Amino acid sequence: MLLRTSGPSPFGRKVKMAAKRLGLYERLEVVAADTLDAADPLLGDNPLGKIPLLVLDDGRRVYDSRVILECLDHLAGGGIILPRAWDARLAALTQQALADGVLDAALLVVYESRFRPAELAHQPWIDRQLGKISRGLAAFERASPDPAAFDVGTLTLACALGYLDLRKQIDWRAEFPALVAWLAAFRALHPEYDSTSA
Ligand SMILES: N[C@@H](CCC(=O)N[C@@H](CS)C(=O)NCC(=O)O)C(=O)O
Repeated sequence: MLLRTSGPSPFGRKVKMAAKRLGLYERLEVVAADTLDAADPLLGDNPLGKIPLLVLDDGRRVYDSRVILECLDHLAGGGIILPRAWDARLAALTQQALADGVLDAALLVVYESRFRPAELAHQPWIDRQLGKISRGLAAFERASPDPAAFDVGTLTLACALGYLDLRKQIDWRAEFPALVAWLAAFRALHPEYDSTSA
């Protein structure tokens, strides 16, 4: 299978962490994609031009990261990072949606300074994204998942915190002490986090 992604992509990291956990990483050929290059084969594989993108052995193109995680879980036998039991499954999927939303907002903050000329930056819009990040993390701070669990929810939360450490959109470590402890516990228990840090 072929995975198009880039080193720092937090959504790509979700896929790498999941693949390592599921024993599928060795079956992945990881190919660097450049989302800014119109000639990159990525655009032919995903009309949205977004990474990560997985090409299955039979040629099917799979995106986005949520669907790829479901696909990898299925290939590994199912019910491993996506719990079968409904209550646990709903909780993990909702945690993933919240952590993905934090990541979407965090990316938009980065893109604002990367792609928009400084004189056109619109601070209220940036603040709106920062609010989503803060409220999302506050919700996880109030009700943190079990760091021993490794599922689509917890691995995505870990990726979101890692991305905020990398790009520093907010000083989350000062604001959310329970999440600092949560990530330390998650890292200690799950080597997939540190082994996918770049
Ligand atoms: N919902 C998507 C989000 C993927 C995403 O936003 N990827 C970023 C890089 S981390 C990207 O491709 N950005 C380029 C663009 O938006 O054109 C997923 O879960 O895979």
